[in-house]
Amino acid sequence: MFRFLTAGESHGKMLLAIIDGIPSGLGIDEKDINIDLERRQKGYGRGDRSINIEKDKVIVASGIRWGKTTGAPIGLIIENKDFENRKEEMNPDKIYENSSAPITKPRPGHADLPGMLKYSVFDAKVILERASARNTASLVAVGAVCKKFLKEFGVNILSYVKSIGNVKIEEPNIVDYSEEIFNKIEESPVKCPFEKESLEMVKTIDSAKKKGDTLGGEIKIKIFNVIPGIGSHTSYDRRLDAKLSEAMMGIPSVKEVYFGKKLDSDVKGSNFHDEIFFDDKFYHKTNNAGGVEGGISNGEIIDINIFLKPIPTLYSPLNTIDVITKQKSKASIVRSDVAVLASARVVAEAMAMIKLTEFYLEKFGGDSMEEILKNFSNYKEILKNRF
Ligand code: EPS
Repeated sequence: MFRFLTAGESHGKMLLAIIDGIPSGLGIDEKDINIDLERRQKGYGRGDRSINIEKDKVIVASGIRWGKTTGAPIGLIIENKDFENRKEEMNPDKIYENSSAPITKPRPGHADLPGMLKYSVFDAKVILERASARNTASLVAVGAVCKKFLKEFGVNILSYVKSIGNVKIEEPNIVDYSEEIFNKIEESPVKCPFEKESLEMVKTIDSAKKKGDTLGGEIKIKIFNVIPGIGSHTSYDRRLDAKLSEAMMGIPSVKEVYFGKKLDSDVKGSNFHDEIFFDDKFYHKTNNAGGVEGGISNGEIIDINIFLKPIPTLYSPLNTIDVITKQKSKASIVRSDVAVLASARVVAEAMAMIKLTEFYLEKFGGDSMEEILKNFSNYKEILKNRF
């Protein structure tokens, strides 16, 4: 059984993750995880802390020995460098309880107010420390392990930014994973595959920053080489697209998820559904379904699109109410990013890899990589012989 849990606060001592259920014998080391941790921190539009203060590097505490998983729970730690500056504020010891003034002016659009109501606290700090997008670093660490696991089955993933503010790209036709495309996206300051639009996005971010505003936008995630038959139509909670959507909606700021072609009410069945062809194996010439039909992977690219709202910490703050005085006020300014899409796409990759790992482990099960890869080969054989 695959499961994982993360813990940690944005300015606490460290971020933690424990992953259980990864089979033994998977080749992985800290470098594999650090690559994605670094990718998450980069991107034009991020704030000073993400770029200059935190230098995320994982400490593998358990479950990996001599470059291979042992089958035991994998413990991962990422230290928060900023903790040094917040030692009293984030200290678990009661004697520090008055070391920082409470944050009482909740930001519209943030977890601040509903969190304070739910957990019965008058200091938004209690809520925002865990709600912070900094905590996605531990998800990325878990996702990096899952990405390595799925690579054994030939699965690859790419992600890029499709729009920021009013700058949007025409969709590129990427039919397979390649290092060349991966590098092209990584080279862009905003992680968009086109140079012209990348520069326009940078300008849009600069202009929003000047006005004390923030920006949202859209991200594409493409997963290549997922075998047909992952997920199931038999129950709502076994559907691949349902589980992937749930994971995407779990990323801070994500408000919308769709697969393949964006629907509109004037779209007719005759020009939406992907016709079926056969040449040694089944295939489609279009992929409007985004690689999932009836909750099951159909062998095409899994094509996920997510929309992020503009982040809620504004340097020109919106109106709010002080939770103690109940007086009209301006929302608290907590140091902020302008646009987080370049980072969020790495988190989205991680979430997709985590969910897909769950499905692969369920379908092909096993305690060692050797066992699970044999089960996978066996399934491929059955597909080939039957169809
Ligand atoms: C964040 C606010 C900023 C970001 C942080 C997420 O932190 P601070 O308030 O300390 O300046 O920099 O993101 C990261 C540090 C990171 O590594 O992603 C928030 O409120 O969500």
